[in-house]
Amino acid sequence: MGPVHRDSTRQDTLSRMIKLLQSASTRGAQLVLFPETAFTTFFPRHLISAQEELDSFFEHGDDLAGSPNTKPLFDEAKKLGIDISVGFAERAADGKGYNTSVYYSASQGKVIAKYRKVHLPGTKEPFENPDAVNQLEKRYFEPGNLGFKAFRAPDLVLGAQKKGAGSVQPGNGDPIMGMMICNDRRWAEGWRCYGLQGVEVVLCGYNTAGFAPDLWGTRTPMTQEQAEEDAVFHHKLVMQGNSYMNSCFSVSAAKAGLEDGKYDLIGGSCITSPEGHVVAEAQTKDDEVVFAEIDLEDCRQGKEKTFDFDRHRRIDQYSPIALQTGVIEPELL
Ligand code: CDT
Repeated sequence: MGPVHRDSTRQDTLSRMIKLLQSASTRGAQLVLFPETAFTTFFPRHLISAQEELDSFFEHGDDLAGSPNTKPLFDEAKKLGIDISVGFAERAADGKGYNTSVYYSASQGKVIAKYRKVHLPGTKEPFENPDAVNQLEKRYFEPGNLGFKAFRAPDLVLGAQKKGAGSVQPGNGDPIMGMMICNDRRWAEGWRCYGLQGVEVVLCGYNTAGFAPDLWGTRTPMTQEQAEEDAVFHHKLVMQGNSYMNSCFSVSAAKAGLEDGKYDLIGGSCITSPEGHVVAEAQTKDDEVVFAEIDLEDCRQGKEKTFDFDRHRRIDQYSPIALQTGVIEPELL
């Protein structure tokens, strides 16, 4: 998606999303992924003190497919028979905020899975530098508490593929899906949690600043162009590397371009294969359908050979990963 501005109307943005869905439908899409906080601007870059404005960026309660702000997208998905996954800011019943995405199954006519972003980047308080790009996710959201829970997407696989059962485990062939959100894609831990559930497709929406020296930090100063090039490189690096290491496809969808007239977000939406190749990629930073037809059988060779976890993993050697958060360096000789 191209940018959504602080003063864009929800109706306007929703219409753009429905148009994208219709355009994907003409290409024969069965599943469409929308970005992180797709319905609004990426508001955590702003320090928002007016509660009313802050509330306007959140969806309240648990019924996204029933809320007037979002329902028309789900209705269209059902009509077109397309599954969708979409990111939004969630205000839970207990008042807590989460950066969330859901998976809506058209054949089931309902949301069948929900994920809350685990890795919240940035700071709670804005930087002192008034020109800095802020990322106040720790202010507005709680870290996700639903884990990295894979799920099956029913009735998605075309008949011919379904016969082959697109999974290493004997199953009914319904693909195994996982969701993550933006910064999560940079953390191998989440990918591996999905890999250990046999994931076949990882979906990841994002809003990634092209130039934010206070957030990214680089050893040598970079121009805005170099910084953006690097940010796209790192985005693809993690999508390709982690898809390969977990023998799964991945689909990533950016909100891109100049949001709020000032904040540059990278593009680079892409679909990567279990061998780590980019098979489709955005050409613009505007609303655009990035499309690929994928064969889940391509996940098998990695899962059965190089990355056959059951045969090759050595969990007795990995204990720091789940026991330790920060770095403990070895002592000097
Ligand atoms: N939205 C989001 O998570 N963006 C982050 C920026 C990180 S700034 C340190 C990202 O990882 O792309």
